[in-house]
Amino acid sequence: MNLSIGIAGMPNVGKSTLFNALLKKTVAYAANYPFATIEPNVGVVEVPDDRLPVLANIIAGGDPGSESGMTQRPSIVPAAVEFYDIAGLVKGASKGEGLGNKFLSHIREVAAIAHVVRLFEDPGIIHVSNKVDPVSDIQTVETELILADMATLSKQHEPKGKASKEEIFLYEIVQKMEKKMDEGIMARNVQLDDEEKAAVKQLNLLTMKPVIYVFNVSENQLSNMNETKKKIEEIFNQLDRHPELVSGSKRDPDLHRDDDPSYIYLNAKLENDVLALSEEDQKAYLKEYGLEETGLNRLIKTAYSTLGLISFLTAGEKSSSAKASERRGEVRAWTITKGTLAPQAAGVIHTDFEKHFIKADIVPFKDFVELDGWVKARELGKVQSVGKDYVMKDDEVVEFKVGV
Ligand SMILES: Nc1nc2c(ncn2[C@@H]2O[C@H](COP(=O)(O)OP(=O)(O)OP(=O)(O)O)[C@@H](O)[C@H]2O)c(=O)[nH]1
Ligand SMILES: [Mg+2]
Repeated sequence: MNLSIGIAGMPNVGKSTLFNALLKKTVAYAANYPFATIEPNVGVVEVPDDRLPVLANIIAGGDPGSESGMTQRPSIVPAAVEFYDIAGLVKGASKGEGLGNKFLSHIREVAAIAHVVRLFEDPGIIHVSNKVDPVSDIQTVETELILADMATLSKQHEPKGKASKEEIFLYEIVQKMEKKMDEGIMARNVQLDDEEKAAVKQLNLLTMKPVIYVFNVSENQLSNMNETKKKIEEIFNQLDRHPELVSGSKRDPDLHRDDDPSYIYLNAKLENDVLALSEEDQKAYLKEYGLEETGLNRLIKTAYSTLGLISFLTAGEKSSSAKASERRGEVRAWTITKGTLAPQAAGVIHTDFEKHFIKADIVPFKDFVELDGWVKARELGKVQSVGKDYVMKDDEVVEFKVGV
């Protein structure tokens, strides 16, 4: 599963500038990923992951447990995120204004929306409504999304004659959603129980998608972090919605990694400059602004926490390298949703793995590193063999046993 994020927002707010920055980080082995070379508006970016080189070192060290006798350094395959550069949205997009339909169909495909909001003042850059007004911009975009959803809902007709229980249930929810959206409430902010949520899912409503607000700020605003944060708080206040409520549910403290999972701020232009630098220079450059990481990395991490995603790691021999002389290890990160069971996690690697799942050997990453690989970890009883009901946790090194 690749995480997909659509970069959406008003025209001329810096979406493509941000997208072009992230293209600089496009994975070198893009051929592995669909779209990367076909669609010009899709970029595949690595999920930053410090664990992978550590893991690669252990595997290359000839962990005897892997019985590899590897001659080459293991390859590193991070998890990936697909970014979609979506055309600017104007009033009336839901009725096909501007690039309306194209905009909406692109946004339908993504798992989450990065809603870029212009905060930077620059008289040289035209704003479509002639003034920088983030509250009104957010409202415009969200109103169009709501209108598009209402159009989707209105296509659902009352079941007639011999309707199934499911059809009747779905229609009840459709009516409930219509009422809420009439009041300007987005689908993700409507209280739904699990059953209702499952039913709504098939409608693929745009306002059901989690949103990360990406405030595009000036360099000045970037330096004045406190002031900028206050400004953003004020925007949320005016929208009558606290960041905590924006994603529709309470934040999960376990997943909390960033300042705030619902929004980040960055300077899209600066992101371009930064990503052209070497990793070391990047750090120094960011430090001048009191930042630890690029906006892009913060965006990816925020997306992970907002979407409730975690990752597990595999470290072993690449199954495709048959000849002993060409044997090469591979360490790789895989994305799963929190709560995924072991067989489904195996299925992320290969659908057959899920079908023929027998068990999984699991060791916390920390133990794996401390004990320098599988062998010692097994000796000291840190490797757990788990079955079909095991709920995967974050930060585990996994070896699946599958039958044929
Ligand atoms: N001063 C300043 N200008 C920016 C920044 N980000 C983008 N711009 C400029 O704003 C203009 C529009 O940027 P784009 O990235 O093309 O905007 P967009 O959101 O993709 O626009 P559409 O695709 O038309 O919806 C360009 O001239 C950028 O150079 C920024 O952080 N600061
Ligand atoms: Mg653009």
